[in-house]
Amino acid sequence: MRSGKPKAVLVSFFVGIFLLIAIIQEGQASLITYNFTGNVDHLSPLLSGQFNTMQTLSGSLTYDTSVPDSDSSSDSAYYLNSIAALTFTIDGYTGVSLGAHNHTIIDNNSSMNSDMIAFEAHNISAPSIGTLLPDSFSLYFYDFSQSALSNDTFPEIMPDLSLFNVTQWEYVVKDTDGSILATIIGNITPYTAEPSQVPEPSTVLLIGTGLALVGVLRKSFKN
Ligand SMILES: [Ca+2]
Ligand SMILES: [Ca+2]
Repeated sequence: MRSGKPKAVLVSFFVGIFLLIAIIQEGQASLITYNFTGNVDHLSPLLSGQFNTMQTLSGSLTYDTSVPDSDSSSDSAYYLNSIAALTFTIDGYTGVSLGAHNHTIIDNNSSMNSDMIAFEAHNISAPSIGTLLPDSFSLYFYDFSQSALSNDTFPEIMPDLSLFNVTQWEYVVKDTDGSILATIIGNITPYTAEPSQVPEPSTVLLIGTGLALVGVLRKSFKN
């Protein structure tokens, strides 16, 4: 019993370190998913054959708050490729982000006299509309009272939509050489789901392994 005690302390120490690493990993990788709905406010005449203002939008956005801010200003942030997943459907027409070529911009008390969050995805897979191909899908949030945000950090939970004066989505399509652009713009109505933090599989594995280790050690100390 006496000889087992220092060993138990040592093993507990390592298990503690192991779990600490797992917890730190959890803090570094936060994927946050929002489901949203919206309406169609206006659209380019080029798109009126397929879309109209009676239609609705639904979609899902997942962003990764572990992406570093590459804008050195403390009041503005640029998070490159921070959109981990994005899908949107406008009345049966569905687009999906293929990853990369996307960013999130966050401005606190900007020169435009607003707090702003902008998600912009430029690598979209969606059906062509006539000769027009998908260019980008974006979500914009502006608060002209500048109270929605107090810094440029990636929100772990998106601020309440009611804090923003503008909550807009925009889908842009273009022809192959980019000389013709057409847009569909609408309002985002309140989110339909609460944000959910999804730990990365590696984190789940680490914590799981750590807990399993604790179980095995407890059993061996009993014997
Ligand atoms: Ca910054
Ligand atoms: Ca502010």
